[in-house]
Amino acid sequence: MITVYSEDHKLHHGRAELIDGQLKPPVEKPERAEMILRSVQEVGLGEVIPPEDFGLEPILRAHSPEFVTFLQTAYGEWAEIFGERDALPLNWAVRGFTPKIPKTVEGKLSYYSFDAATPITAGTWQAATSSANVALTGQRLISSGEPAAFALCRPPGHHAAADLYGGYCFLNNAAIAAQAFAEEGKHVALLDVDYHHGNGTQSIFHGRSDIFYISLHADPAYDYPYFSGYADERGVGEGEGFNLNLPLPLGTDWGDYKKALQTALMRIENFAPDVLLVSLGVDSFVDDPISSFTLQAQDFSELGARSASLGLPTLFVMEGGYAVKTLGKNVTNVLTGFENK
Ligand code: Q9C
Ligand code: ZN
Repeated sequence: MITVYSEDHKLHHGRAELIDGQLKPPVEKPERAEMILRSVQEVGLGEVIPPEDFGLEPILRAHSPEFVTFLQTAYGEWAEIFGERDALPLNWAVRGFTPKIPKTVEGKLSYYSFDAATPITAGTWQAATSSANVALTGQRLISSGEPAAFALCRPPGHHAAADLYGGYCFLNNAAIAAQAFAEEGKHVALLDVDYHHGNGTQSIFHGRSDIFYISLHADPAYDYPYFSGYADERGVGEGEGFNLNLPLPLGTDWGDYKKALQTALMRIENFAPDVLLVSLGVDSFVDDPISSFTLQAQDFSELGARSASLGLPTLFVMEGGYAVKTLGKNVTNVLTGFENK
């Protein structure tokens, strides 16, 4: 399986956060992608290639032009006023507020974000666009006949909506790639196995019947992103029935996880898609610092093998996973589990 990777991810970093009552260094950090790349090389998964540059056009088919311009210009405008430091929002248009687009960069940070965990740094735009190009290069590989490909994206993407960033995500790499498949007339099953619900991906395709979004994740009543991911979110209009959320209790183990996975795979089989896109988060791992599920390293091999049983051309797009010591192994276990099926 070919891996697509760009060094540009190193231009972006996350922010410190509270973990178990202690302020810890960022969990979303460059080391993540480096560990995954190292494991890809160690297990001899296959060739590692750089992304092609697809420009803004495919990005603008998943995101609004105003949002894309904002991401491109935010840091420069912020640094002009506040100096060279990471840009963060401090308030949001919640219940009762007027959701008009403010004129200042500070106001726009509030308008286009939905959390305070996601800094815009000097290199964020470059890193985020390269990450989208990594996913699009993977998409091209599949469309030109590769049976599988791994887009080693960083920053991740599944929390980013058409005009919202958050959850460590800026551009929705998986959605941008899925949309590129859709433009070739393909039906796409987008299976999201990241621990967190992919609110951004769900919202981008909520009214669509050609892209079926299926997600296994922690119950939003108990974990991030809290306001998206319930089982009764099933799609709207044409898209009704083409969104499947399978929220799972905190502490879910492989035994219960794989039952939900079988439900997801059955539903995908009935949908009969042309391609499978896996939003691959491995933050369901037992030692993940921000998550509660208890999947073990070998469970990821089985997850890969089970997704291979669909027999579909498959694009893996990297999302979350923060237990850096075993992150590489967990990811390549999915990929080799898929290959060896
Ligand atoms: N105490 C992805 O996995 N905050 N994003 C969590 C935990 C944000 C996760 C707080 C988590 C975002 C791509
Ligand atoms: Zn996650």
